[in-house]
Order: sequence, then C-alpha cells, then structure tokens
Amino acid sequence: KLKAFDSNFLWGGSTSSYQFEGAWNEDGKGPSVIDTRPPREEITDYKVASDHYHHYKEDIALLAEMGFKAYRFSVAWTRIYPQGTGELNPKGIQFYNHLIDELLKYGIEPIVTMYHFDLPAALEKEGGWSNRSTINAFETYAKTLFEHFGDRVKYWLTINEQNMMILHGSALGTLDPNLKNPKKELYQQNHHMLLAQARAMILCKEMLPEAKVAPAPNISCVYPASSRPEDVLAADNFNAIRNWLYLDMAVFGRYNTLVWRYFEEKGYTPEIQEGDMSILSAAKPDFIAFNYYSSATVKASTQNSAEKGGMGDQQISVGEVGVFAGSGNEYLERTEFGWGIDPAGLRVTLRKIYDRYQLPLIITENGLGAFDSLEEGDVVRDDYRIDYLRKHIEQCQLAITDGVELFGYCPWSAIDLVSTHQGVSKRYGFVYVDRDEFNLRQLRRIRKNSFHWYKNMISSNGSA
Ligand code: BGP
Repeated sequence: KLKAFDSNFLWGGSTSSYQFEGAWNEDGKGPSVIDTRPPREEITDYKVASDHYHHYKEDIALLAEMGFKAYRFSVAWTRIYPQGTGELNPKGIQFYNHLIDELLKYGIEPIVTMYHFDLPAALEKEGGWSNRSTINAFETYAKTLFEHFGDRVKYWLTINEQNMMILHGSALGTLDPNLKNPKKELYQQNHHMLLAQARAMILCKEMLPEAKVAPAPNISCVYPASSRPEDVLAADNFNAIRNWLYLDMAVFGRYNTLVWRYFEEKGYTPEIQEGDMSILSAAKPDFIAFNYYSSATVKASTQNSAEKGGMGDQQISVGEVGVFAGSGNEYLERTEFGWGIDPAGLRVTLRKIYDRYQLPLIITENGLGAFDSLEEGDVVRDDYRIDYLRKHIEQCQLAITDGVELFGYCPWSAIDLVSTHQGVSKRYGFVYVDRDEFNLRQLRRIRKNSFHWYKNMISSNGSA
C-alpha cells in the first residue's frame, strides 16, 4: 500500500535569477560572469530573460493560482552587492523584500538559493573562487541575506549545483576561461566553495536558529553499463566524483575516500589550510536539496583517450581516461534534447541519499525541456511534460513508501525561462512566456496544459 504525501508537503516550482529576472543592469545591479561572458553560440543572452523583475506580481499570482505551497528562486548576488562585496545596493534588497512579501501574501513558502551560477564579475577579476577572499565575500553576502530576509525566509540553499559548475562549467558558462590548469584549479575552487558553504551554514545557525539550511547539488544515480566488475568500479568512481564528494563534505565534513585517492592519482589535491577542516566539519545542514533530471551510465575506461565523449550525463559527454567513460543506456527513452528519461532512477536516488545521510530531502529541480508550440487560441499542449512529471511524482511516492523523508517537490521551472545549455527554445515551465520578437516587450504569460494538470495534482495532494 502506498503512503500518502504529507499534508504539509511543499509542492512548488523553481527558477534562478539570471535565467528568469532579466533587468540585468537595472536599479544598480552589477554584472555577473553570466553577463560579461560572450553568449555561447545559439544561446541568447540573459539580459531580458522572462523579465520577471518587472512581472513578479503577475508571476506570483500565477503560482498562487496553481496552488503552490513553496517557490524556490535565487537571489542575484550582484543585485545585493554589485561588486560582489563592499557597497550594498538598497534597491536589490528592496526587490527581494517585495518578492518575498508577495509570496507570503499568498501563503507560499520562499525557498531561497543564495548563489545560482552568477558569480559577481568583479570577484572573478580578482581570481573568483581561486581566491580565498571570495569565501569572505560570500559569507558577508550570506550574512546580509540572513539579516534582511531571515525574519521571513525559513529555507535557505547555499550553492546551486556546485558539482555541475566543477564538472561541466564550460557547458554552463560558469568556467573562467583563464584557468591555466583547469582541473587542478577547479578542485581548489571547489574546496573554497565548500568552505564558503560551510561558513554560511554555521552563520545561518547562529543568526537564525529557526531557519533550515542545505546544499543544493545535482544528484543523479550512476549505473554501471554492465555487471562486469570493471564497469561497476568505474560507476563507483564516477558516483564519488559526481555526487558523494559534495554531500559527504556538506554532511560529514570530510573528503570522500575514493575522491581523495583520485585527487592524489591525478594531481588534483587541493591545498588545505590550517583550520579549514574544522570549519568543514563544524557545519551541518538541516536537510538536503537536490536537482534530478536523469541518471548517468558509465563503463570502465580502457586508457584510450578516444573513448572519452560517451554520453553519460544529461547529454554532456563524460569520461576520464583510466577512471570511467560515459556510456549510453538503451533502456531509457530520451527527451527531444537527448536527455535520458528515468523516473525510477529518481526513486533509486532518493533511497540512496536518504540511506547514506538520514536527512530530510527536497527535490529542487526536475523537469522536461522541450520545444513547446503555442497554438491558436493560446493553447500549449505539453502532454509530454505532464507525462514526465507524473511519472516522477509517482516515484517520489514510492520512495516515501520505502521510508524516505521527502518533504517537497519543486520542479524546473515554475515559468518558462532561458535554458543554460540551449537558450530560449528549450522550455520547462507550466507557464509559456511568449518571446515572439514582436512581443519581446510584453512577454505575455500563457497557461500551458501542464499548468491545469499541476494545479489538480497539488489540490489533490499528489493523487491526481
Ligand atoms: C540545472 C540548472 C538550471 C537549469 C537546468 C536545466 O543544471 O540548475 O539552472 O537550467 O539544469 O538545464 P538546461 O537549461 O540546460 O536544460
């Protein structure tokens, strides 16, 4: 017999500031690395995005109409501190005050990500995460967020998908193109981000004893391509490098053993200063937030560099000679963008994370990117999205029945926004944003079929 979703289950949806807000240089906002890098081919820039900055009331009313219990969004660091540190921008504080108040007006719980890929450009100029002073800048920024919004925000997420920034930074546009020895430097940056996260978590506990704070990596389950022992070992390696490194540090305050060995073998060992490990082990999250889109399948690496490039992870080629190689998975259907669809993999992931860390879980992203078409009469028949989400919600319920403490589901994205890998044509929302060039000023919001479906799903608490 299936266990029901808790009556307080946080049904919601997710967005991130730079992909959604637009108003990239308005009201004192400083540039982030997303604004200063030349847009990658075929991807529009994020200057206007969905112009949520000017549409937030209308947008939140739409979320309320769907019955959202929670809304996960990110604060643009450069709206608060245009230069990353130093002078505070009161207009930035004001915008998020309004946004939070608007959510609370409808009884929607804000879930706030502090940093979602948009590092202040001014900090990158000084070395970004390679420079330890960015840790201080992040701590000051976190303190400011707690001070100004902590009276109303209970759920805090530190860094979105730190693991994807480290592993796939060039696809995301977060990778600093000036790194000389990228892998080695990235793991040094990673160490600093882990410290920044730890300091923010410690501060959160001190300043807001009632609040709850969590990391927000992208976790997917890793399958071996076969039962060949070498493939299983490769899957273990990738699992550690992709997933456990980040959560083991956040929860246990230590480097994962397999990852440490990998660092040593490859020469990626980060420099750890005195006192770092005690900060890392002092910080404790209250729950774990994670994003899940698909599973990853890997096989043993045969020391042949040509094999690198097998699709293994969200349509991104993965592999490292001698460690693991990406592999396809013939059992999975694929989205129009080639991402494997694996609802059961979400149940596997939920069970694994819960079993390993014994903390309450929330899914902060999950969803289907597709080319939606706007038909006459303002209709968007996104039944494929409904199908994807329904299957994943079913697996959540199975995981809850297995004993997993899952307290919320916030799919990506609440409303259409600009995709990180594929620009505006790849849509995820329950609400269509009309970016027809004649409508660019208007950016009309149109309810998709999935909007009505999700509304029912929420009002029936997951049994629609
Ligand atoms: C995650 C990010 C999001 C989002 C999503 C979908 O990695 O946290 O910012 O964009 O993936 O990816 P994409 O837009 O590339 O399809």
